[in-house]
Formats: sequence, structure tokens, C-alpha cells
Amino acid sequence: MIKTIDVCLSPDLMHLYTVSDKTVVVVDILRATSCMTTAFAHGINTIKPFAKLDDCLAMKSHGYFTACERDGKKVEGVDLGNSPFEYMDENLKGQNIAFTTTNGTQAIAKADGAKEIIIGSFLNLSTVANYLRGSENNVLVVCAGWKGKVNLEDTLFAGALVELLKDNIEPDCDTPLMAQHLYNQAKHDMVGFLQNSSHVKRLARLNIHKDIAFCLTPDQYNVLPILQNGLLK
Ligand code: 3SL
Repeated sequence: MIKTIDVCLSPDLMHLYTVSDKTVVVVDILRATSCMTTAFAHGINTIKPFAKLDDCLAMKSHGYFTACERDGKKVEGVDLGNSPFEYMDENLKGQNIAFTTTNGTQAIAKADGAKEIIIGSFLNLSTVANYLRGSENNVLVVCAGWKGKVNLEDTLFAGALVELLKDNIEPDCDTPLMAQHLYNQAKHDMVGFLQNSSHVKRLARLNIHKDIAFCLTPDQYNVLPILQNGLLK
């Protein structure tokens, strides 16, 4: 049987897709899924993603570290923000993190009901591709975007995945082809390609620069976070 890959460019378009038979790859390159990938690569035990801030904050009393971001900023009083460099900390090894972000964890929530949910980023790109090659499931890449709007960086990741899987998995619509074309234009200088993009400019206004190049670096890690009973492991 031929497997298919499709790309949902915004969580607000999820109503167009059936997920019950699919592995959903949730991606928020800048920066939620890049942070999650980094955290697991540096020895985090589990991440519990939340759509709502209050639900996430309540996990503090259950021994969780709290990682909360809204509009690019760390929420006041929590343990961690949304920079991948914060997750390279030795002190976090073996710990559990409750995590909520403006778009990334909302996209995870919107993928509820999927046969399987995994976390993708450039940092674990080949690991994701190898896993999907070996799986029987059809694939849907869900781009987190920004508050329902489409962004370039998540679309580039989707295109990179389509490119890597082109001999194994067939595009199911035109968004995979569109993303693949875009990625092939951008791949030699993704930082340059994204310099005028909305979220890079938003992060620059917050004085966040070094996260961007790091989050666009392919294959730093070979971890694959998978959601099981509400926990990423
Ligand atoms: O929206 C999100 O989930 C975040 O990744 C956005 S930010 O990069 O922290 O601004």
C-alpha cells in the first residue's frame, strides 16, 4: 500500500484533515518543538504539554518544572522560557516539565485523536524521517504557525521532510509540494531566507537572535519525542 504525506499549514485548518489513521508530526520550529527536542536530547524525563496556562501552572505542585511562554516571552514566575539553550541545563536531567506555549502546545492539542503524535524540528529531522519511513501510518505534518496564521519556518520543515521522504511516501495534496518547493529554494541559507519573516522579526524585537540559527540547524540530535497518554517521552 502506498503511504501518503500531507501538510496542514495552520492548526486552524485541522478541521480539513482526518487524523485517526495518521502519525501527526507537530512542528513549531521557532521555538517550541525545537525546545522539546533539545530537552530530550539533554536528558529530560517527560514533557506534559498544555494548551492552557493555568493547567500548566498547576503542575508545579505536582513536582513538575514549569515552562511557559506567551507572545515570545517567558511567563513571570515560571521556571523556564522557550529558548532551546535553557534546556541544555544539567540540573534538568531526569526531571519532568509542564510546558505551554502560544502556538506549539496548541497545535499538539489540536492533533488530539491522531493515531500517533510525534514532535518534529530541524534538530531531529533525519530521526523523524527515518521513523516515518519505517512506519505503516499515513503522515500529517501540522505546522503550529502563529495564532492561526501560516509561517515560513514551519512550512520549510514540512518541505524538508517531504524532500527526505519523496521516494517512500506520496504527497496527498498540494501543500506538501508547495512546502517542498519552498524548502528547495531556501535550503542553502535558511537563516537568510527567513530574515524578513514575521516571527524572526518578532523575536528580534524581543532581542532574541541566537535561537534562530540554532533552531534551523538540521540533525543536531537523534531523539524522537512521542506523545503517550498525554506525556511526551
Ligand atoms: O508559539 C510558540 O509555541 C512559541 O514557540 C513562540 S516563541 O518562539 O517562543 O515566541
